[in-house]
Amino acid sequence: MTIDKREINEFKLVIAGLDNAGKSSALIALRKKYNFYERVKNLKPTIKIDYSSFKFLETYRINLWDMGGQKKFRKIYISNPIYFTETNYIYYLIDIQDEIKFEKSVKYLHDLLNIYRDLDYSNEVIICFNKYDPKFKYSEDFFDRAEMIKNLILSQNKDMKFKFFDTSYYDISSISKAISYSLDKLLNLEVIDIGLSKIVNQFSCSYAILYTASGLIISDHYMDVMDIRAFEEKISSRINEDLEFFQRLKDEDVKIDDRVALSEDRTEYVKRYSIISGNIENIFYIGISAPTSKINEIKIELEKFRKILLSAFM
Ligand SMILES: Nc1nc2c(ncn2[C@@H]2O[C@H](COP(=O)(O)OP(=O)(O)OP(=O)(O)O)[C@@H](O)[C@H]2O)c(=O)[nH]1
Ligand SMILES: [Mg+2]
Repeated sequence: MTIDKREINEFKLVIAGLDNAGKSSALIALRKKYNFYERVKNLKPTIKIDYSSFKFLETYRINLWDMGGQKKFRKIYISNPIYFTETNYIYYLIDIQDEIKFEKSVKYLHDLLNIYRDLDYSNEVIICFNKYDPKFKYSEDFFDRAEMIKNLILSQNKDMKFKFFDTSYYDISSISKAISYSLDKLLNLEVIDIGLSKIVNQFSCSYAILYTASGLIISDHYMDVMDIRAFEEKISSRINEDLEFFQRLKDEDVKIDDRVALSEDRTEYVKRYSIISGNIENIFYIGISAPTSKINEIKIELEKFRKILLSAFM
């Protein structure tokens, strides 16, 4: 009997960093728990390790290891490399607001990476400058801090690959973007990324975003730089609205798979895809904003996009 490999696809993401770096908050934000600010406010330091896992689409399970960062726990991990075996991606969060702890944080990272060296970890190490709240986005001071830490990490760990993100729980999308980065790699979603970027360029879309039914962004492209606030206002709220819209259609058993909204010379268009592989159905959405004159051509192109989704998820 053959076992469908996809049915048992599990991945392990380790989330580490000093205490108070915001690891648990980020994970809660990621799960987009309703009213998560309230929950985060009452969050207690993590005792040792908090395991959680979520299903990504119908065929993958992502296991998150939230490694409580207090000193007593750090000591335990450092002397027990077993915790880190079979890690697909390590995320390391640094509290960018807490200058006093930078040195300690870079040192702990170095200790962890020594474990990963022994384990022959070869993926990128993902560093999140966390608590990089929207109000600091244009702060030169914060920019310099991040550059300084980045250079320090790179010079100390020349043998490893890194990817850096600025994240904040005031911008959920910044966290989901950082997580999507590893998921894209693990699930081979590059073909999707290329397809979407082509559409943006070919039709002068202001943006195109592919996301799942739980609002996790799989791929996104923008014509112009989109700042965090604009992103929150335009994209996040639109994703929520569109998901609600399609949920209502589903509840009322209406079979419509796209939605058009006109605003002056631009059209906002979203298309729902149902991709069935075996007896598993995955739902995707592509939302775009494009010149109204191009919308018919785009519809044709998005219909072809189904093939790309099929090739990635069958
Ligand atoms: N301004 C700001 N505060 C944050 C952010 N993320 C977390 N915090 C705050 O930072 C504090 C610590 O957050 P936690 O998520 O508990 O930190 P942790 O890294 O899990 O800590 P340990 O479990 O002890 O390792 C909380 O008071 C959060 O409200 C952020 O993006 N911006
Ligand atoms: Mg915690």
